[in-house]
Amino acid sequence: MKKALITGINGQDGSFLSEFLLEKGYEVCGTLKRNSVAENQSDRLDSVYGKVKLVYADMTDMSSLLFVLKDFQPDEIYNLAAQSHVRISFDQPIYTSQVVAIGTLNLLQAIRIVCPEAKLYQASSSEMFGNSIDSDGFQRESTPLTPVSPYGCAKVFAHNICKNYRESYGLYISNGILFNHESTRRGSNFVTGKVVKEAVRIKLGLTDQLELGNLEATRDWGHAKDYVKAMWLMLQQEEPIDMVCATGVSNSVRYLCEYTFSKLDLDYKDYIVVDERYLRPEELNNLKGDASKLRALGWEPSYTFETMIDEMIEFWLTKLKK
Ligand code: NAP
Ligand code: F7E
Repeated sequence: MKKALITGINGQDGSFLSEFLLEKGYEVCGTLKRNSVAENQSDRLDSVYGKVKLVYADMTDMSSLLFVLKDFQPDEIYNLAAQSHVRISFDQPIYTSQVVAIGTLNLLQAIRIVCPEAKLYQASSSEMFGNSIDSDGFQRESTPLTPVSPYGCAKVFAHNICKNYRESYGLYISNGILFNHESTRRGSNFVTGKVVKEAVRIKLGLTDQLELGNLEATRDWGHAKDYVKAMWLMLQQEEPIDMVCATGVSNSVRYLCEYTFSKLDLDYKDYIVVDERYLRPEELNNLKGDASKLRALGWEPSYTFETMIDEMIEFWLTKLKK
């Protein structure tokens, strides 16, 4: 039985990945960071509770990572823990860097000391590209990294130090450059989660307005279930490799609103208010990823943007009607 450690197991991706790995017959251990309300932490783990080992660890506390690795001795490690909200990284740049950048370095050092044979998947991000776009309109592995947020800068450090440790010490480390991916488990302060949940609340008469920031930004939105399969697939390769994971289809925040509201027989223009609070000091305008390398390994997204949003609408309708 292979053993997998997931940092940030109770995040959106960690919860889907733990389900996926259990189905594959893995023994799974995941890290939780301390939270004053313990109940909220297991919300996304209902289906795996009792089947995975949960341990407290924090990316900023290397000793906690050392103990987890020493105790569990994983074959595969999925580093998903992060302060992952781009807008909030402008409010908490130092904390974000400590978790995302130095936290990853803490993990690398702990791996070198305890389990250098383990394979590591690092959750890199399309936010690292900033506003770099290749001439054909896509971002890919070779596109320059010009981040435009503290989160993006911290992910670039993590991405580069992973490459450096792979080359310097022969560690098996793969960076998956993930474009935006969403689901019914997406936090409701990310734009898809926010728009769908609030549109359903408007439909049910629970509110009458939705405040948003930049409606013209475009994102390549995929489904988290498809993206955790890509993480696993990357670690099954003989040699470590860096790869983009994306759908290749990009839509604007405005289209997200238009599509979601129209599915509920509403006109988004009657409800959306642009509020400066949700604008970012510097914006990443357009993302569209070329995942040809990953597709060559057999990966294909199973959701379109529309089927994913439909699933999220159904989820919130059922939940909020209750
Ligand atoms: P998420 O839902 O925000 O989950 C992040 C996880 O990290 C949570 O379990 C969180 O715990 C944990 N965490 C936060 N700070 C920590 C710390 N100091 N020590 C230990 N754990 C900590 O993020 P996600 O959407 O699942 O994303 C997974 C990974 O992929 C992240 O690294 C993210 O940056 C990256 N990524 C995501 C996307 C995307 O579109 N979803 C795209 C590109 C890259 P709490 O919930 O208790 O805070
Ligand atoms: O914003 C615009 C906002 O916060 C998407 C993270 O998973 O993906 C995610 O980061 C777009 C931006 O995601 C609101 O300005 C408008 O242009 O859902 P988001 P993100 O910033 O792209 C990357 C790849 C990651 O790695 C991150 O971890 O939507 N937008 N109005 C808004 N965004 C939010 N959150 N809230 C608004 O009201």
